[in-house]
Amino acid sequence: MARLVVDPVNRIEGHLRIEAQLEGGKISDAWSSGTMFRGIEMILQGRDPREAWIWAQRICGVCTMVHAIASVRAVENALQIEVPDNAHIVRNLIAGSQMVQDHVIHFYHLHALDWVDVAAALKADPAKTSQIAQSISDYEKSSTTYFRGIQQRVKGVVDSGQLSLFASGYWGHPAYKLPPEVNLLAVAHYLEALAWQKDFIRIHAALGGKNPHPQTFLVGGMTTAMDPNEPAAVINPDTITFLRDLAKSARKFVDQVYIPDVLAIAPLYSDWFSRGEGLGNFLCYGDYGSSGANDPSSFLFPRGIVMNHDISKVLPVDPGKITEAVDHSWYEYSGGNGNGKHPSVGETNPKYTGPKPPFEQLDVDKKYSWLKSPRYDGKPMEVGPLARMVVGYAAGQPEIRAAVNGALKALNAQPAVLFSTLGRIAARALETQIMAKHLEDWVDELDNNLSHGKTAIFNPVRWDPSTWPDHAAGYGWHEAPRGSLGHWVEISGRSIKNYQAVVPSTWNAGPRDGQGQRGAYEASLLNTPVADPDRPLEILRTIHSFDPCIACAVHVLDANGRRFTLPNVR
Ligand code: NFE
Ligand code: MG
Repeated sequence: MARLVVDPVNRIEGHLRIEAQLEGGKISDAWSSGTMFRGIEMILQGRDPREAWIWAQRICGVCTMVHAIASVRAVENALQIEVPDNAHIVRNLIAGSQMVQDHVIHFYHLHALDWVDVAAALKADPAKTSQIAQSISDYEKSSTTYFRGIQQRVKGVVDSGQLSLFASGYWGHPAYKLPPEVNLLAVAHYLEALAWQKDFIRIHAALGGKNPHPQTFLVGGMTTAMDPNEPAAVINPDTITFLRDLAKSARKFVDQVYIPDVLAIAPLYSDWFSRGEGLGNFLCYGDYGSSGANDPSSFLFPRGIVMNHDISKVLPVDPGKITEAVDHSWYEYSGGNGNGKHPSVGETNPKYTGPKPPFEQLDVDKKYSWLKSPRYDGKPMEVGPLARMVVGYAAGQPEIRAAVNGALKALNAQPAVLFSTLGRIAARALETQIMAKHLEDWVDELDNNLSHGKTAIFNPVRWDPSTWPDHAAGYGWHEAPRGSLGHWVEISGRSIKNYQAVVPSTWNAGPRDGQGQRGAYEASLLNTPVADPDRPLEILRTIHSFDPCIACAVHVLDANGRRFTLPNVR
């Protein structure tokens, strides 16, 4: 039977190859492979733990600062440092705005074109698009003239023969189901979102100095000095006004554009509420405490586990039950693979044993990916927006329950539809809406602290390494846009002895483990019909619904920081 190969999967970060076995027009088995070796993990060894975050956030340029947060939290945990409330709030604002921007970019720029046929937008009647737009939202850019202008822009691109950013689509594929007018609406919002996200992420310029990779983190707090009377302070009343305006713009864009678009497009693809289901096991470390907060009881996204789709109970997360296996990954562990290693004693010893190029298929019975296989209590888990919404829903978090119930009502659907490709897309949109609202709340909290002279933002208690114990170990968790992220650090003799990152896309995109259990991507492709094996759009739909980032997922480096020359497996 035919083996389908999609390599590289585009509109993602990093290098991902999917191989799928096709039987009777459906996918009977699938393999997910990270095909590029890169890395950061080992470069951290021997460094000052206070600077780990600067290196760690270079793991990725898409989720950028999430590795900085996980890193400072890991070192703060190891050295037992409490950070001031303002530092929590500023971190929430930086991370929350990252999540909102990242999710908007994912929906419009990385995923929408799997559902939206740009070429078909040319056949639309702009007056009808205008009617549809006004029936689903109050967004002001909704006139016939506006949509006609968008159509002219698209026509100009198509007529030029240089499709540029639209060049590699499967245009005309029979799986595209939207009426031309909805395609035009979505293309218009693709362009709007491109402009909006660029403007919005100036939040990072204000609070982090730059984007990507904000520069204001510190072990013990943040460098963003607060002073109500000092124009030169990073956080002063003018900054608050600026942040508040951007937070409001996020709320408006998400409420008036992103959410209505998802709710309008989803019913036109209702088959996808029962495809792409995946593992049914969900892990959420939880995050975004209210001020004062690494306290899980205050998390906006609750910590917990849901197994086998059973939303009647939420299981606790035991950090001791996390392991990474390398049975099917191009690494070797001292003492053999065993049942995987806990990240506190994790190892990163690369050893490529795959086929030499050119080759047609990976040797999937052996090792076939640069990603490790993270497991919880020996089980593969899905992480990410869907995991957050499922765990939050099952835990009874009121905001999450209201958001999910509202969407299910609008779609006239039952909670079971969450376990699907479209469920992943809807969950991402809903958490963006929740997050956009909280950005404003955090700006208010910061404003309140500022005006009451509560300006502490850095705790220097352990800044001097002579106050450290000879040996310390800790971990830091964060809910990054793509899911649960953990960094583990071991500090010895005042420098880093070992550093391990277990990353969301590694959980989701990792290969099989020693028991042959599939990872989340692999499981999600099973039973998916493929209409045209030469243009496997259906594979992209489900894989993109996870928002892959393989740069994050493979993040290791030669122990001496040298560049590797390894066979190019693409
Ligand atoms: Ni490179 Fe990342 C996020 C992290 S991915 S994008 O979100 O951590 O797995
Ligand atoms: Mg790792």
